[in-house]
Amino acid sequence: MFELITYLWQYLVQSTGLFIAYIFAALFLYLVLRRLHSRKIIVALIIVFIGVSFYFYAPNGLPRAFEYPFFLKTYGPSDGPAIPFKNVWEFFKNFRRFERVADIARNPADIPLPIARKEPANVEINITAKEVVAEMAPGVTFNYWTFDGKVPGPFLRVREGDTVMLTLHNDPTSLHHHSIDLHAVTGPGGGAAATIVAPGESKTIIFKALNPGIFIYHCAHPNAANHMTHGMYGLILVEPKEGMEKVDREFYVAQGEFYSAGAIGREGLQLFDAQAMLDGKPQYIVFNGRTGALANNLNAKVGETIRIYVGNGGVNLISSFHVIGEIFDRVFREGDLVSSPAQSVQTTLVPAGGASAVELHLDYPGNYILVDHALSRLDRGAWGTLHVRGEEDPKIFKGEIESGHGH
Ligand SMILES: [Cu+2]
Repeated sequence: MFELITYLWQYLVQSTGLFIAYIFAALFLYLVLRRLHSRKIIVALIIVFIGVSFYFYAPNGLPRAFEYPFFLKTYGPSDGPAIPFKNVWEFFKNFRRFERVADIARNPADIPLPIARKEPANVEINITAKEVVAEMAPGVTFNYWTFDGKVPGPFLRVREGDTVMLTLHNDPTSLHHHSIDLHAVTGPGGGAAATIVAPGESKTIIFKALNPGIFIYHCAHPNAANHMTHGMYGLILVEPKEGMEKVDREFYVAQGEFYSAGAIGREGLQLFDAQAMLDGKPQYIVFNGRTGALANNLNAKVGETIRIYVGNGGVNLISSFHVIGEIFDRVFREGDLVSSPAQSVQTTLVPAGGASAVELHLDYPGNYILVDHALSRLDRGAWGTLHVRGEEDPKIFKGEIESGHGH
């Protein structure tokens, strides 16, 4: 409720100037028309006045939200973003149960343990699509659409050859239908065509994990880009039959873009800006759902080898993933776990709808910043900090480290 009031307040401030101008223009027109005696001219002037008012009101007074502008023709296989009016009644009936989540960010250490099995198995996975309200930054609130109430969705971990029974449930408080397309699935829509769930509904698919790799999964309900950019993406790791090499720590990072009608930093509830998504101009670009999500929870020690699984939910940008002050000893490019990994890499590309895993042996203590090295994106939130503790080795690095540079 508080979020709605903050939004209405912004809207009032935005439209008040326009409203005052409108009143005075109407008054002026009235004074002019009173002196006229031709009915035809009076009607023509009133029509022109209404037309001009609408011309200014549509782009300036109306919130730029939810749908593409009037008269914009697009060429996708389905419609652009839209409010599902047939779900609105049920949505408002459940509105009191609609949840405000204290922290939308998934903890990067929230990863299932490596698979110890040497044989394929039947694996059961349950996921709930849930729409919530949460903070993108202090005081800046977004309506997120999620898998299991966090961004990114849960890290799924299976083994090559496993048979997976996946049930997607759509929480009754949702406004929209949802579905799930897992890039690890061989089959129509990657599962999306068989998991379209209305609010309150559940559907199950069974698939065989044929290919090892690190794969994105995401909601693919039309407009798919719209659902993804609200937070509906995550990673599924299909471990190769031989398993993966042991590392000391694993982390889960997913980049995503968010398109708000309000400028970056504007407080209160931010509505979705469909035109900005179409144009690929996000206000926020973040790791794990919000600004600052990875500021304090990536911790490791000198001497350890860590592996970071990096996904990119997109929906428009490619991530140039880099860790400042480190070199990736091994990179599983594009999530490829079959080929030999690349070695000694500075920056690796993570495409929209793609993933990667990077491994780092940690040799020296300090703070190492994770970035999308398209560095202006730092100001939109695309960074995190890896804190490495341990003994300094002057043979590797020597210097006076100054604080205040994020290092
Ligand atoms: Cu969805």
